[in-house]
Amino acid sequence: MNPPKFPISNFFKKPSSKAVLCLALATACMLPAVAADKPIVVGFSQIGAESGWRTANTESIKSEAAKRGIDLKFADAQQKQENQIKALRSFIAQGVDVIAFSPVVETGWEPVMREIKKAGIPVVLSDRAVKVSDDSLYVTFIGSDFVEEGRRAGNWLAKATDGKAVIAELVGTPGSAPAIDRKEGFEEVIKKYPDMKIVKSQSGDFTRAKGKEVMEAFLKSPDGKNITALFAHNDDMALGAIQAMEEAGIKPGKDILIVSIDGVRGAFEAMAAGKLNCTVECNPLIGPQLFDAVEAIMAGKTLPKRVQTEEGVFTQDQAAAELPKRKY
Ligand code: GYE
Repeated sequence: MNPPKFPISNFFKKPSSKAVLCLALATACMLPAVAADKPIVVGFSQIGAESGWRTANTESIKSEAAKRGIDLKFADAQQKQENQIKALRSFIAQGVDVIAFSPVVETGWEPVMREIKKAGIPVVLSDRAVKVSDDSLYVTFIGSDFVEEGRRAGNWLAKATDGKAVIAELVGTPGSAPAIDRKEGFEEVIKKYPDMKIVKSQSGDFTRAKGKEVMEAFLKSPDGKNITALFAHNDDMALGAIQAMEEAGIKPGKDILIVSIDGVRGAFEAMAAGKLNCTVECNPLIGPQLFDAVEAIMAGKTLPKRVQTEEGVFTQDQAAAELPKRKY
């Protein structure tokens, strides 16, 4: 703070009525200006760093907050709901202006969200949804349509295989919105094809290491040699599975067709190398939309309950041209 340029003490020595009026006016004018300059404080509870998607998502949120001069309190929960709940409670204690979080699983949030509501702090859900009985517990949910992504993966596979496939499925984190919804969308499509069957389905927790480990087990199982297609709920698990296939002497993308979701750079590289066949895009760059919502809330505006991100589907023939354009 700079020292005042005028001798303030003079006002107190001989307070003329003019001086008092001046001081009152100056104070009245200064107060709103000081309040408007105060940065918006946002508490964000991130799931972890399980995938390339998540890394890009975190980077988008941090860089956008910095760009807008938002004071971001960022907490990484290392994939644990209990850590997220702790972070949310600490945001209440700190009295942040807005709380945003990406819930690792769908259920179990109601008590802490009630505490947040009681503290009068608005909530924005980022990327993943929650299941709560009272939707006044959050202002808006910004994220993708995961059921549609599952349908897109199913439709691509049905077309590529002429409706005939023995499918292995690598599921995302159990109980998470993208795992539940992507499975639902995919199954909805393949149900229409009597010769498309899921013979193996297990969680790889959205990580490359787990994806590899589970694919190894799939290949060793009695159904292993019959598998003709893999549906992975994210690219990282598909990339892990590709490694497992190669180590087992199987040609990924040829002996076993692979479709996954996210559209991270590694997936485009694998497609360009002919090892992955299709990725359904899920956009992690939601920082700008997130902070648009935060600023709108602070300005007292009403927001839609659901804000959707836009995304496409990419195949091997597009990979080389698309690669240089990828931002994540
Ligand atoms: O697909 C996966 C990440 O919630 C959409 O989480 C996100 C998913 C994404 O770990 O890679």
